[in-house]
Amino acid sequence: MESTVGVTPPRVMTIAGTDSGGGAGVAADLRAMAACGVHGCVAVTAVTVQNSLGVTGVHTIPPETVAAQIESVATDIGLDAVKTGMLADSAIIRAVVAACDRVGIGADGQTPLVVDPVAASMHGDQLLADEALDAFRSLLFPRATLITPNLDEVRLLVGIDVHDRAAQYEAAKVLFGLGPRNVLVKGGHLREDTDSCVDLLYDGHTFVELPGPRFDTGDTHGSGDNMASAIASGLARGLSVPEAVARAKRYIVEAVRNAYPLGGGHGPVSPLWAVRPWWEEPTP
Ligand code: PXL
Repeated sequence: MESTVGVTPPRVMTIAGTDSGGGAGVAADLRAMAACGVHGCVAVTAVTVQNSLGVTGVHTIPPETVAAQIESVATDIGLDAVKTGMLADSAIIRAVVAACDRVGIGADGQTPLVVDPVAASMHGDQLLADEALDAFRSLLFPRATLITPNLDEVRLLVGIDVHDRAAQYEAAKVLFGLGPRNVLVKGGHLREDTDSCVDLLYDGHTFVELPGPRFDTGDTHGSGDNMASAIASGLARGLSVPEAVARAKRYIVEAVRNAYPLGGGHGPVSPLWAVRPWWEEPTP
């Protein structure tokens, strides 16, 4: 194997909230990035108080501090891809957009931008203010290389209730009309598919269905965060959007297969399923 000593890995930033339970948000993103072999950087947008049962508190970071984190890293360390997660409110979205514009992050800049439009936790706890939906649609989506909504987010963003594959296709088209270069409508919540989970990628011309197995588990906390982070990591490595999404799908299937129970509620998926357990090896 070739030595990687001193070789700088691709650099990826997550702009997202923290989860004190360690399953979602920044904690998930950084582990996914580590598993995907990139250097993860962070702009924290909000601190959430939560465990496996739900979110009991949210403390947002001042918008100018969110913007400063992005600019500080982009102008020194440099970034090969960026993903957004929980953005909390429209003031933070506006600050993120302005900072991204200043340093060339976004579909029209140098650095690809994956937007995971996080709106609520899997318990239904709100992670995005109602007033922020407009800012998401009109400011962030037109700058996105890819958006990755689940079906709950599709309903909130464009009012389409996706109950079958035809509606999933329709939602992808409507979301594409809001300006992102690519749309991934994730099918995890589509109950029509009883033993598969089909994500749908659309670039304005071509639809690609990405089927995967469906696992009978409630331990899927953080799955969307891990997926978007794996996609951003692939883009940072120079993969095309379809290649990065296909690789990330493979990654997330294994992360869900290896999900584990934690606390009395929903456990997390396992972002580090691919990491070699060196600590179990004999000490030399
Ligand atoms: O999985 C979406 C998500 C993103 N970011 C934070 C979260 C959650 C879900 O709970 O808490 C901080």
